[in-house]
Amino acid sequence: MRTTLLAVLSVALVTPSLAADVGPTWQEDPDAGSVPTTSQGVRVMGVGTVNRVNGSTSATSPFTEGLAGMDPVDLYEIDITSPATFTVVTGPEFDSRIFLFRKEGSSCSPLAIPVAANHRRTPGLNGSELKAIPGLAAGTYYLAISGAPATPRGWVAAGSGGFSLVDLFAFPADGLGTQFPLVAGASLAEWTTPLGIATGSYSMTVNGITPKAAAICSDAGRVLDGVSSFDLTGGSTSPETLPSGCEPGIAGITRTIWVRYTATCDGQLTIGAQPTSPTQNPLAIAAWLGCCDQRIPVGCDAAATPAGQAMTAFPVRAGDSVLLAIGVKMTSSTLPAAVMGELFIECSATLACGDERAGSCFSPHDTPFCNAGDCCAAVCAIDPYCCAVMWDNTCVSGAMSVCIETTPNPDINGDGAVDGKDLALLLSSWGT
Ligand SMILES: [Ca+2]
Ligand SMILES: [Ca+2]
Repeated sequence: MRTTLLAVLSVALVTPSLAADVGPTWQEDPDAGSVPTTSQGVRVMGVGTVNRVNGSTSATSPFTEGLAGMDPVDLYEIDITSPATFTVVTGPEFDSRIFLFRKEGSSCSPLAIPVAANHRRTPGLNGSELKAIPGLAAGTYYLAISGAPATPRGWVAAGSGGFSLVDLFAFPADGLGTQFPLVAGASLAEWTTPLGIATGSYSMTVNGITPKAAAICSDAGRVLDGVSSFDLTGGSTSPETLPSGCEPGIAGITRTIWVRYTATCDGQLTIGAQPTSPTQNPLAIAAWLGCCDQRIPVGCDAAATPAGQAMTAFPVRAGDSVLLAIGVKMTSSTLPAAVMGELFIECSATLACGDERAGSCFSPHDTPFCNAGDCCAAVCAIDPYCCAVMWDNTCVSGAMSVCIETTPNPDINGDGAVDGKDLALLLSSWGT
């Protein structure tokens, strides 16, 4: 009788290799999308500055079909804190165009309202610049970079209740000068990115931008697989209500910061948080799928002790958007001190029959499944343990008997049936 083994988490918080999230250089990772819902939030998990945004655009699709893999535009969500000194300058790498949009709408339906754009800062040379924009106010904006002749388009009301899609900006032939929106009341819907669009690596120098510590859900910053440092000093000091079933303490959690993670695997997502500074109160984490106004709780945990680790794990599909709140458990009505710590995220792909990583069907391993799809399915049809728990010696024996074709063919007379006639033929030829 085989006993079910509990999965052992491979999460280790001892040897961090920190993700380079906190500036002054922001590195695009993964690709920044082209519309608000797929934009990349330039936000930090605590403190930090950004004076440069590096990334790349591309006109070639990594996929053989469709446009899904094309990357002609990168859109970033930024916090302009000093409108008077706000500037963005791109290098000469390619014939870029840059665009600024104001963020409006709700957290689940964000809108990008066009503000200004520039193609060239110097006659005849590559390089774009945004500066001295009249009436610019501090707030949250979207910054887009693309290449000539990319143009953003948006819907405008076209009388009698209809809408039409129009260009949001136009550029003079020499590309010089700050351009302002062609129409009022439109918001970014899509980009015209024709064949031959300029693309390449870029390094944008930015001024007047100070990334927020993401203290509210709609300002959630980016977090990647691996270990990232956080500092709850800039977090929200209002108590955060967590999903029912999650019991962080007397008044929920506080000092909360928010991050967004895009799942990189089909499988199990494990999230852990551990303090790196002394604290009187345990850390707590909570995770949801979806956007801030429409989210589904999927996991939460509070550390058992102030020095302990809060950890939660739940299934995800690649591309799932996971919202994560990290905070300090309130154990009285007194506001606890802020904590610094490390966040660990690991996405472990679930194996399946035929998966190359699943191991040979003819050697035992401590994970389920094996790498030959038909053989694996045939064995598991007889012995489900082999696909539920682990591929042990019994499964190997099963594979030996189920998956290896008998040679020579026992259907000696070739009539399609293995029966007494074949046995008679075998015996009659015995010893000859
Ligand atoms: Ca990109
Ligand atoms: Ca992109």
